Amino acid sequence: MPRPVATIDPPRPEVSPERLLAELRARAVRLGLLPPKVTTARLPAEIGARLYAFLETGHHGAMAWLAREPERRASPDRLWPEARSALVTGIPYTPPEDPLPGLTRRDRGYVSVYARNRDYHDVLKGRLKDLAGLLAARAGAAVKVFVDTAPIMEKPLAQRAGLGWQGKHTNLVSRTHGSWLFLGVILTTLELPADPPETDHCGRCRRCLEVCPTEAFVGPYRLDARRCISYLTIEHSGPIPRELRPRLGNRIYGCDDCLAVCPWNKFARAAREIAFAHRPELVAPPLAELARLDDPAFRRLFAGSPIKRIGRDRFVRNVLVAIGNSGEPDLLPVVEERLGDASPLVRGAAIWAFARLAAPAHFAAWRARLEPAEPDPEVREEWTAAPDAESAPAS
Ligand code: B12
Ligand code: SF4
Ligand code: SF4
Repeated sequence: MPRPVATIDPPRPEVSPERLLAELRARAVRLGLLPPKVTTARLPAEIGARLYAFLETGHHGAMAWLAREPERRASPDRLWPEARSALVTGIPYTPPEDPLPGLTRRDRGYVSVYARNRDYHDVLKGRLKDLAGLLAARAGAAVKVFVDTAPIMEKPLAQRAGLGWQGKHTNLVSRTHGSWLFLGVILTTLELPADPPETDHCGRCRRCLEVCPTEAFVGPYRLDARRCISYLTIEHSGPIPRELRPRLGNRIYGCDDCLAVCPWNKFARAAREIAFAHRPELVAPPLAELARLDDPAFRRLFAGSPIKRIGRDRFVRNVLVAIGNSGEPDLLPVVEERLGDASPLVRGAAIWAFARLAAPAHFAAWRARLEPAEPDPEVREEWTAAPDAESAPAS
């Protein structure tokens, strides 16, 4: 069964839809949300067909949960047959300045803008419940609240409700908030008047497609998630594919490139939401410090942050790939410390970084010492493959 964040059952009906929507929009604004827009709880068959095509080509990679019950994900009324309307809202998280210059700081990590403070799921969830509570109380309708918690296609719903359009980078772009927007959905049994859908304003622009460092777009509006740095650094649990490692640069959690270059961002004002104000220690954090995090220190640093979800080992794996790309021999001591890490995932990434930074003789000496005692076949494979890696770090 899908698990909505909250289910609230109806008490008493007594208000016109127009009046109710005006009240809901006013409350949303007080909560720091965009005024919700409305669409039917049914998505057209072509959206489902595109989802099936995405899954059939394997573009979802190891996100098996995306492939589970795709027919229910294809339209909200398959998930909840009584649902009649969807209210779609969002919170802008526009950074105060262009974040991309942070990609050039070789001894520092780049944390994607969305993860520089609180987890948006937690921030949105409470406010959506508040809004849904008002709807249930005033209209006597049943409601369910969703923020990535159930098989719902939030972007196509948002486009149909008129909040923005799905840009060629596949995310929702708003004429007023650009690409920096989180989405949240309330489904209800109440029939509400639908807003007009938004149309595509990408025109001939291809900036997002061209900037992608891993060439993850197979075409406009079509992403192969397996190549996306957001997937590789967050969702992917094993070693990052060798051929893509140099392309990660210093991105250690998520990626913003395709969002940041969107020309529609110029109409967006910096986010006022305090929960998304950047924590200074997460803007350009020193890679050496991050590579030394043990589990308790990782949990302390990332309490309340979405980064906590991926766990210390996966995070330090990402940091070591960034160190391998740094071209900074000063970082060699910290890599050497991780060659003996308890986690095979971390040891494997450390070997790759070591091969990229160490002189051949230095590398050979450590390999002779550590490889024969290595119990994990995947890590042994890293020792074998490492000398063949490109010797020049990515610029
Ligand atoms: C799975 C997922 C991912 C995966 C896959 C992303 C993807 N594009 O599918 C990964 C891990 C890569 C990811 C990354 C990111 N994600 Co994400 N992700 C999701 C999630 C959970 C599901 C998305 C989904 O259903 N994908 C399946 C594909 C098939 O659906 P789709 O993307 O809508 O694909 C459509 C297009 O391909 C289109 N299409 C295909 N062919 C054609 C042809 C034409 C002509 C047209 C017009 C359209 C078209 O049709 C498909 C169906 O509509 C949603 C939350 C949710 N429940 O919706 C968040 C969500 C999309 N993610 C979000 C964010 C913020 C991100 C990142 C920016 C995070 C970061 N900084 O690292 C990146 C952006 C990467 C990118 N370019 O997409 C936000 C986006 C907000 C917005 N403004 O749209 C969402 C909505 C979460 C939220 N509640 O706010 N994410
Ligand atoms: S988030 Fe980064 S890697 Fe993923 S599609 Fe966008 S530019 Fe490419
Ligand atoms: S960068 Fe250009 S093509 Fe990409 S979403 Fe923005 S307007 Fe559309």
